[in-house]
Amino acid sequence: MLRTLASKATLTRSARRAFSTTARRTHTPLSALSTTPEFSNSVRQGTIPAFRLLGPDGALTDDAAAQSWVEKAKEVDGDKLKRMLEVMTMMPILDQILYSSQRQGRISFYMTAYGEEGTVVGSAAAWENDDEVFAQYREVGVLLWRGYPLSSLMAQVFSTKNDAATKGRQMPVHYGSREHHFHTISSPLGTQLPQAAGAAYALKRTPGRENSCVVCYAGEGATSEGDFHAALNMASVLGGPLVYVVRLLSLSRGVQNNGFAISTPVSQQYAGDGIAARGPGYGIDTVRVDGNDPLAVYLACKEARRRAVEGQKPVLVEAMTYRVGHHSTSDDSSAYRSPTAVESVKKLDSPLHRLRKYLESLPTPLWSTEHETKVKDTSKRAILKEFSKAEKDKKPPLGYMFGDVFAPRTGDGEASELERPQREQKEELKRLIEKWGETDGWKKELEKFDGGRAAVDKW
Ligand SMILES: Cc1ncc(C[n+]2csc(CCOP(=O)(O)OP(=O)(O)O)c2C)c(N)n1
Repeated sequence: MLRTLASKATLTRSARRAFSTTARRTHTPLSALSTTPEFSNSVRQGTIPAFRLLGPDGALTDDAAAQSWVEKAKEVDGDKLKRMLEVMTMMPILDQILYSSQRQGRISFYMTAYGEEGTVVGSAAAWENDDEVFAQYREVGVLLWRGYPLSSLMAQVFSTKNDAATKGRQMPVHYGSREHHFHTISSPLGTQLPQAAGAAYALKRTPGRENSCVVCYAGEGATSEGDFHAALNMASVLGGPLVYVVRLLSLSRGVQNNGFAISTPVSQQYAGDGIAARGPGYGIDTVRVDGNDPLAVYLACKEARRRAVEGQKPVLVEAMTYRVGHHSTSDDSSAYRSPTAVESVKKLDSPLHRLRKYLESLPTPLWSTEHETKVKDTSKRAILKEFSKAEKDKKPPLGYMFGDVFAPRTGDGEASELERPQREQKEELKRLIEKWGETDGWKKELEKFDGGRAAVDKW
């Protein structure tokens, strides 16, 4: 089919070349013959082991078979490791402040990354800064790793006029930053997966981006969407540098599966060997890693990226971690899992604890209690400063809520003409403002928007 497509006169020369290369490269491998019917099953054949270097106490493994990876771990730059733990230390402080502010009614919604800091930051540290990231929503640590300003983060969460990515029109935590190569998060689960496959195919065909990679994050719940399968098939057939990181909510000791997509346990989502078992089925190099071991996550992702870029193909990383917080501010996880069990995971298996212990144990220690106190104080002060500022900032001009839905017809963006549904909605709002605008409630509310009621025409 690809050859037929490639012969279409409408395709450009480079597209024809890319299609025909793909068609040549992909083929069904020849099968060995068997005189008995062999039934395969990923669970029965033995589960995929999880790569781990740091134990729960932060000690490097002494397993002789792991020595080459232990050597690699020892070669990781100390400044990088220290910065990883600094960002991981900042994340729960940010989460705690924003989570409570939602409870106080100061923001509308929030999602924490408690317990998953090792997976998020360990992987973030393995990417290049211009790798294109398609995240789900729990990966703010990737942005923090890339130096995304806290002022922009707060502008998004508080929907202020300074929210450059979503202009105040998205729920909190739907970050995006062109400068940081972080594609804006969208709520419908799984949509990022085929988008990432398309982006990887585009990267493959973009001169000058030969060494870049696409990175796509998803929770295991999102992989229950059909989009996951479409994306993996597309990526494996079309190629392009791409690393899928699936956060599998599971106790990282690998003894039990205790993960949830909100309240749906993994037992109701798949019967195979996690998500990792699906990768080989699509011909994709796949690795399972202990997501609470930031060092193993870093090394596994670095290797995954190397394979993806050198082979111009997708690679799948499954990180086994555990969400110790509630799903979001709209959730109370005690309704479907025992708070005692969660507390015990927190105590027994913290990614922060593991990396801290490891850094403290190095011949030249890279971490100390004094440094941790300093990082916590500085982070908290910086977060609170931007929090207070954003809370007082105006919301975007009222008219902004109607724009950017359809492509501008006039081509000059800001001043473009609105399409009929927006024009009608705007007229309706104007009518309501005319009717109620001077009442106490409406007046107070309208003053929160940049330019007040007059800015309804600003678009
Ligand atoms: C298509 C779609 N269905 C349902 C939802 C509601 N929803 C939001 S998050 C979520 C759970 C996702 O779980 P997972 O992918 O494992 O990520 P986690 O929240 O555990 O990090 C669900 C069901 C949605 N946003 N989109």
